[in-house]
Amino acid sequence: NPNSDAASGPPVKATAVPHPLSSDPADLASNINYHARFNPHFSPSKFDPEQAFFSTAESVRDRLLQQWNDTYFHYHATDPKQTYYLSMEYLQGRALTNAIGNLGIQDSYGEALKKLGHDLEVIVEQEKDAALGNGGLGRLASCFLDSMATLSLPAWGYGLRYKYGLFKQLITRDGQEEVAEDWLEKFSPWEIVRHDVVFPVRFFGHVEVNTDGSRKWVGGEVLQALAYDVPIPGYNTKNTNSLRLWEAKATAKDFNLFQFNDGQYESAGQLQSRAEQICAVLYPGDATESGKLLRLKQQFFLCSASLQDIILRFKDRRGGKGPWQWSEFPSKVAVQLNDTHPTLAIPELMRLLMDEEGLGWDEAWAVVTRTIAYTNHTVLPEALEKWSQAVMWKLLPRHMEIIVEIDRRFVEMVSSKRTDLENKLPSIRILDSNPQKPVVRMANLCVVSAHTVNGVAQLHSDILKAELFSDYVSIWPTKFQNKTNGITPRRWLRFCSPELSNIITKWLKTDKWVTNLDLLVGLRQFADNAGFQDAWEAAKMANKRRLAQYILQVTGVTIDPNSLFDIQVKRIHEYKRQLLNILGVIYRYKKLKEMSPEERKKTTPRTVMIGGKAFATYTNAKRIVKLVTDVGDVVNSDPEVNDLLKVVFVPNYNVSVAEMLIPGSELSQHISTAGMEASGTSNMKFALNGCLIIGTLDGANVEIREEIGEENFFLFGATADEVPRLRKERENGLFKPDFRFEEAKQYIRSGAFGTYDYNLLLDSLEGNTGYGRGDYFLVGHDFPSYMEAQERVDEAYKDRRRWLKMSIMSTAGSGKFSSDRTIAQYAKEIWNIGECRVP
Ligand code: B1H
Repeated sequence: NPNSDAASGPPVKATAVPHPLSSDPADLASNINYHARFNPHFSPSKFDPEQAFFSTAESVRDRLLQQWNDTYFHYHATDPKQTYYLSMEYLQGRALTNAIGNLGIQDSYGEALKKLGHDLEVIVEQEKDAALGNGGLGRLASCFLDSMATLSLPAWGYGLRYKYGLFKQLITRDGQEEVAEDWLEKFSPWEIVRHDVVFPVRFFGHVEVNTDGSRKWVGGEVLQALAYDVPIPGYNTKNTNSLRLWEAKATAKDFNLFQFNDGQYESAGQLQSRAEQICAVLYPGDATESGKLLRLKQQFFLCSASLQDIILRFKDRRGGKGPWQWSEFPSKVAVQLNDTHPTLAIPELMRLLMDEEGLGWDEAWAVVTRTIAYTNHTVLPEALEKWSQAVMWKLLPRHMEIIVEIDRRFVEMVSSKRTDLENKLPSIRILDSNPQKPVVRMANLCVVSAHTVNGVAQLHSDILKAELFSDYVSIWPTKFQNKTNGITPRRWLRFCSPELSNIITKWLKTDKWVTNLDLLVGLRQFADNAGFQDAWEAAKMANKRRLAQYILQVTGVTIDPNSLFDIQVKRIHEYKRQLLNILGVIYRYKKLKEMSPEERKKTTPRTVMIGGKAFATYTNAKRIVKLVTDVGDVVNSDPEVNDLLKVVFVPNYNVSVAEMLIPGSELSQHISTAGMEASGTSNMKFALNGCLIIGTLDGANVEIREEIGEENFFLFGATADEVPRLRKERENGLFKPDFRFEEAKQYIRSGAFGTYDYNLLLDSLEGNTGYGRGDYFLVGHDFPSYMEAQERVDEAYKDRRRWLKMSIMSTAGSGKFSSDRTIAQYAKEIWNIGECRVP
């Protein structure tokens, strides 16, 4: 059996290594050198930065592999309950700094590279980002992996190995252009292909009924899922977990040699090319859903391969020979669904247990419902996945049978036990049998089947309970929880801002904050200390200078490190309201131009940076990108305002760009329409880096403001509970726009920023778009309070000591937002797993 016990982990225990792999700089240098000479991918005659990167990464990988092996065998021998995080997205970014940082051998590698004539800072920049995710949801999964390893938890991630991750964004005269980004172009030094870990995954086909009444899914096409493992090291622990990414393959048997010899090249390799399609590209949507069959195939591919692997491991860890105590499964396995994208794990686990393992419905259902938990990440209606029943019957006939039965039993239960909810059945049952377009509602399937459902910030979880899932709450009052998101303090402070980290460590007299972020509250006692403030300011200034260099390099725009660095970076979406930001900038520009030179001298100089990718077919989002670049072109070449205002669109925002921007930020904008941003996570990264927030009472902003103190947060805008009423008012024509808002829009219409036709974009802010939802995002309503909050920002920045104190208080109050805290809560309150530390 190629998938036998040892095969699902590293093949042999690395006992042959007599001593731990040395981390002495001289030994590391010779190790890097060895990889440079024997790496089959490069000519050994040159040792340029790129080759130095690959050789260094391979040297680091040797060290990771040893810990990874030890971890696998420790888990295997200890057999703890283990969590499996299923996610269609992981936004890992670069791995080198993180790996050597977590292993605690950053300085040794720095010295080793110096001996070889290279600079570590330059070498790490050679690495391409692994961008197998769209935005916050994917980055959250990656932060969680870091925390799971750091907390020494037996917890693995499962995902897909997309050939092309998120597209690369080019900014041209026409705005955004998307091009494929080949992150595997050379190869990835971090993955280990596991030719010994392969599972079949079926599509299409039909259901056969056996004489005993049992059912079996047969026929159709069968692809192979091949595992690639990425070691995930924890900080200051030997535990090195796995991120297992599946790639789709067809076998040699599927290749029709007869057809090929007959000259029918395309049909000969049909299954091969269909396999290639599955993992060809990450679905580049964020909070919008498309009905692509391929996307459904991807989702099922992830679920099926992962669950087969999980079941095999369950068997292996109990000796590999049955019979199995399936009731024991939920005490050994926890499966977390990262949004509804891996919902098919539910019917697939039912199918595997019933059709492959012979369990009855009730037995299988008890296992599934005790194993699976679901995280909701959005309440946006367009992002709630619904799959056509017809498509599902065709692609996954057995799973549709199972879903129909889950739905039938749910309806029966409500009809018999909760007659008060019978009239709600059309909206709460799983199947929506609207004759126009019958669909399966994936969120409903998750809520009915999972033992726990959680939101990602307190406000979001409250909204889920009060609105989206309120009827289910009355059925299962204890099923719903909150798990406020978090970010890893390693990548998002310790490694991306060594300057600030060193000051924190020096003044706290410990570096324990890296794994116990609550210790940052100790900085509050120095918030007024002039010596500490000066050191803080110097560190921030160093980061600002580095950022200014970067901006010059990628945009050609010179920005002044003495101006206020104001940043909004996130996916471009109307609900995130980049339009509010740029309208505010336009108003500021117009007023600056109208001022006398004396008045101008009293204003606060600002550099506004906006970055983010727009979904390729989201026209309004792309118009916003274009508007920002047009405004930048005009403002940045206007000598009248040039020392007071610059506007930059930062191209191709990704994890690595974030690591450059966030440490150099002073003000960041988190200004979504209240109730629409489930959590946000960059807000946490900015606050942790001593950046002040201007924001609405939305998502995790609410909790950040609570933690750092309301006096340190620039609040504005409507609250979530006011939004429905304000939208009604707007629809009924009762809204009177602020004159400043009208002035800003009029300035665009006047052609001040070029000839592009912005009318369609501006129409989305008026009451008469024909959608009947004019200014659905309430930009006009929030504009005056936003501008007033910006005035408070300008005032605060003039008082250097006050600003520094606020900045320090932001960092000091960010302890709660460590993903270590989040993951510890998942482990205790949802997964029921504990530490399993490698000795
Ligand atoms: C979030 C998504 C998302 N919520 C559909 N939902 C996607 C939905 O490709 N798709 O189809 C991709 C992503 N992403 C984000 O999750 C929320 O908007 C943020 O507020 C939140 O911080 C983040 C992590 O919880």
